[in-house]
Amino acid sequence: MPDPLVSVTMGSISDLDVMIRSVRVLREFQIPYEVKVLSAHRSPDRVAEYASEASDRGIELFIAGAGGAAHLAGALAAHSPLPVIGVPLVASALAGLDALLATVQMPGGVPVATVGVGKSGAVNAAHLAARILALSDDEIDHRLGTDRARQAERVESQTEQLNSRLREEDLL
Ligand code: RP5
Repeated sequence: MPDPLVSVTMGSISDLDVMIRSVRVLREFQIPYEVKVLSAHRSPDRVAEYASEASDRGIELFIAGAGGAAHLAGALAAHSPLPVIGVPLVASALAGLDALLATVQMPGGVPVATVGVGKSGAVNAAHLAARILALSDDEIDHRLGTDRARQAERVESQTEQLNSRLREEDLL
């Protein structure tokens, strides 16, 4: 297995059911990754150590998912110059709005690229990581192109399904 390029982190193992979607996309695009549980609040020293050593180990960017008072992505950004993609997760009575605001509202100069809340956010975090890596990697760029073509084909086939359903009811 080649050295990891992308670090996928999450605040708790309870985030895995959603964050596994990031991992699946990275695997699909054959992007080497590592996966860790790190908590901005429960293991802050470890977060600082991990973030500050990551670029020396060849990591090129972070994906960080957390719910509630979601400070993991921001803490990684504070301790590393690498790009950080934050995934706000649903983990409290506030249904992800808390995590969205905590992740997205970073102070100027310490960016976290924040994707949508939950499952689609986890998928898009890995797609965004792939797009960033594709700027300097032709193979990932090619795989992304193939994926985009597949998505377009899926939409086309849905139009065909739609038309045949409408024909069945004599609506077309
Ligand atoms: C956050 O608190 C984690 O990212 C998780 O989404 C949430 C709840 O964590 P657990 O109490 O389930 O470990 O830090």
